[in-house]
Amino acid sequence: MGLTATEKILNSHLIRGEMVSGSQIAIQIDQTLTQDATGTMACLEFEAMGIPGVKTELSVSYVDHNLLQSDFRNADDHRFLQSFAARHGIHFSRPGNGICHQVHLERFAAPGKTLLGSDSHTPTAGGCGMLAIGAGGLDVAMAMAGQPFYLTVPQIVGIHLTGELGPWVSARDIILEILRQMTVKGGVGKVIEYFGPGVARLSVTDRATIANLGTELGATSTVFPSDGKTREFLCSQKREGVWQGLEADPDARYHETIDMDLSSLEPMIACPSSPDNVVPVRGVAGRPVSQVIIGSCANSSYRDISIAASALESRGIDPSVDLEINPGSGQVLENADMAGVLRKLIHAGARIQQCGCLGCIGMGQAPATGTISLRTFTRNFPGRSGTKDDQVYLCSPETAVASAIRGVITDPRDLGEAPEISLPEVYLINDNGIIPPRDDRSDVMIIRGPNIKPLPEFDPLPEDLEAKVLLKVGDNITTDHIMPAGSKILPLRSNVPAISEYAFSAIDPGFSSRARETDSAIIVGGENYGQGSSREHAALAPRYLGVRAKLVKSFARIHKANLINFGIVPITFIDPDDFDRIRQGDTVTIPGLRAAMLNGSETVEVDIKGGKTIQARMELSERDRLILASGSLLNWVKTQNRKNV
Ligand code: MIC
Ligand code: SF4
Repeated sequence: MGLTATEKILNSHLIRGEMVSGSQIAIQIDQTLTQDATGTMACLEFEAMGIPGVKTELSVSYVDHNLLQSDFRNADDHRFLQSFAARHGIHFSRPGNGICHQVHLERFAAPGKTLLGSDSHTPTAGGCGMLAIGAGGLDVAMAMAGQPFYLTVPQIVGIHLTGELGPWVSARDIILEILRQMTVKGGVGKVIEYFGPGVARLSVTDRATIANLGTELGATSTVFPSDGKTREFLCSQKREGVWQGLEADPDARYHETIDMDLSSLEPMIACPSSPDNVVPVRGVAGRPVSQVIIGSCANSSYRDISIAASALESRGIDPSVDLEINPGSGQVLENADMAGVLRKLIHAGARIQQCGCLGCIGMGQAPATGTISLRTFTRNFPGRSGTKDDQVYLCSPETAVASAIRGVITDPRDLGEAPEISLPEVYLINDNGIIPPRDDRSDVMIIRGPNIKPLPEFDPLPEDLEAKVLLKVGDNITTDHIMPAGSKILPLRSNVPAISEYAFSAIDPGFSSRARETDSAIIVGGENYGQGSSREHAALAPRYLGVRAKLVKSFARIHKANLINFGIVPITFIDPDDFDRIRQGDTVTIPGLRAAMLNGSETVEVDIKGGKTIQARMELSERDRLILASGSLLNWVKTQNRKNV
């Protein structure tokens, strides 16, 4: 039987396990990326393994999230990351050089290779024919140490593209339509692979936008074939040497296939406050807009800002709108400057920001009270923008700029003829923003600021668990609910005791103080618990506060892996109606949890004090069970190392 492109990459990187859907395999990781907000912790974790240098083909440390320096903390972290990179053989992308995914696509992505990144949008590089996966910092630190990455063999969904996009309709609208159909949990346990004649009409930049937002489906990754368009892109980056072809065999079998005729698509928009709350732009047109931002790892390429510049050229920005441009990388900015794109934007009155994540993670750019903000970003989870009760809509650069011109949400087709833009055949390449590691690194000193605190130690799983239900939440709880980001909390990422104070603060400000009064806690949740980011702090902080298990209807992939890595037992309801039988404040006991963990039992009994006993499921591999019994992945690695001495 023929293979899909994803299976080809998985097979060529398989180290352990069998390619049977649903079972656990280990794959070799060729490249890693970390970003500053997750990277300080990943560095501390790598350090705890005592390995002198990274063992991957390439590892890059980016500084793109924590760019605002309102005190010493972010600046200290930047210096720590730079010195750590120099010491351990890691490339360092300077603050301001751009968003990790955009820069990685431009300078390092390579077809047929694997990439593991401590950021959920790592699949962006799937636009270049890579298998790129987002993971928690500890999993990435393990990969940097040369260890394989463990994952469940995904189901492969084939999206068959035919036809051609109409004027003013772009890649963003394709993935918005897919989000509308599949929802934020439709991709869990799956890799989305694109094929068919429509693919050849999409540039690598378009494909990267689509692969990037596959993350919002909950997918493990998104993979595009590597073809002539991929070669063209790599030539434009003067990296044609890394090109190799990759495509699904004609008789490849997908678990499920979705047909999409590109010519039938229209401009789409995700309404507040979920990336899958998608409707045609026409359905919400006319609503007044106060802020429009073009940026983020989804839509901040040279193409995206050129479209905006050309549309603005003879039209200008409506006086009621603040239009901001966050270029994705130094390369985008420099080329836009050289081609006169920047001048058009400045002339129209747009605010040109530095290259980075910025408002996408609440590092500035918060919208005004009670107003609509239109963004080309990835996520519009409630309050993520930094403004309470925000109304953030997500759309294409075309819809964004049309709305900035008119002052109300506008279908870009209403502007008339679409501008023609041309992309450089070869970009102006300048790697001054990337510092490669030196050969001799023995004299490099790591610079550690006072905000960088050691990793907490965690105790092993007890024989029986008695715990209080400290919090009960509903469906689609995001990691932004569990461990919010934003300019106030992000600088605490390298300080677990300090950041733990903010766990669940967005939905339950009393959580951390209640946790401090409780020995052992459990959290109860609904479907798709922990969707969104890869931040392991959403597991680390609750664990630090005494959370030992989470009992939910279903988990998002990365969060479940992070829970295991930090010794929080992920348990699911067998009968979803049992969710209603358990209340916040109840005390529960799971007798013999440790024994059940170690003897491979798939079910446990949860006794609710004064109530029922319910049956629950533990879907865990043997390795997961050993990690959980040890109390954390690092504890387990240490016992393994001791055994090997
Ligand atoms: C995000 O978009 O939510 C982030 C910030 O990039 C996160 C990583 C983080 O929390 O540091 C992600 O997507 O993984
Ligand atoms: Fe940065 Fe936003 Fe992309 Fe996350 S989603 S990496 S915050 S630009």
